[in-house]
Amino acid sequence: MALITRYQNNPILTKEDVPYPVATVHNAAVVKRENGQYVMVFRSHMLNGRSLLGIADSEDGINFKVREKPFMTPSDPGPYHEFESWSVEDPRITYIDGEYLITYSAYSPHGIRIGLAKTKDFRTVERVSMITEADYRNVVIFPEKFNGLYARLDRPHSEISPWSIWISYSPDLRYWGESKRIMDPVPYHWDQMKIGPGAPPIKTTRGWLNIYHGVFPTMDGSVYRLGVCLHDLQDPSKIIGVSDEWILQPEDPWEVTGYVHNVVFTCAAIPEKDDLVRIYWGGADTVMCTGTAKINELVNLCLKNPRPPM
Ligand code: BMA
Repeated sequence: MALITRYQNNPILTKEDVPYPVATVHNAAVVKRENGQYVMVFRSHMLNGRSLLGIADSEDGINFKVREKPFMTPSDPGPYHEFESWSVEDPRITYIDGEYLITYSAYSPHGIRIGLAKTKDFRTVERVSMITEADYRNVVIFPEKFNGLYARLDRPHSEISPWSIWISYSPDLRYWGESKRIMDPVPYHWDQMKIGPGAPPIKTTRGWLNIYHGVFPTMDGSVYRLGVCLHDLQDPSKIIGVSDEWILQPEDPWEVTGYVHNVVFTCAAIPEKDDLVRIYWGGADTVMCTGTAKINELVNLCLKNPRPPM
């Protein structure tokens, strides 16, 4: 039995739904607001190959209507324009202290850095800071503080160490430190080439559920899949279980073929009623898809027959 039930009418959003010219719609952050409405901030390639962030609204988390104008673009003026002048990509959103924090990959001649922006209403957005130097991707912020500090997971690039998941802390969201490597890819395993945080972690009674991506190199290019691990509730640097098996791999035609073949890539998962989590993923860097899983089954998978995190 598949752990994730794909929505029968995937893909849920494509470039045809966007009222301005784009080549793709993928790797979206999604939040469910207190009023029950869903907001999606998605990545689209423009026709010059660089990316912007568009925005869409939904009553049910499945049928989204894209707004007339993009939400964030590489040409937006602002204090950090220099660092995002090529592209803004792969947003993640965390709600904490009454605000939505948006982390995104910022591309420029300086490399790939992570920007932090915030909004209260998804109408206006304020750039707060660049929160990494080059080269990092995949920053997800926990929706709670630990001993008064914000915590985030990320994935630095390195020539020396594996492309692993790290944790860092901050008193103010601007200055980050106490960084520690906490989970490695495994040689000759589905995630052997690199791993990276996916959706912002979800609190469960048994730990923080982290849905991450892993990459395997093949003669036909890389394959992006999703996996799960569980972090200790009090000390998120401690990983208490990592599933040995992936939970989702490219299978539908729009996941296997597209702008980049063989990719499922998540930036969002929303806990819903009845122990369900709704997971969103980009298919082949081209379209948005969704599906649901039972939170308890994902947690069990992390704890049953786990592999060591390092
Ligand atoms: C990663 C990022 C993602 C993308 C994936 C597959 O390095 O660029 O945005 O989905 O590659 O192309």
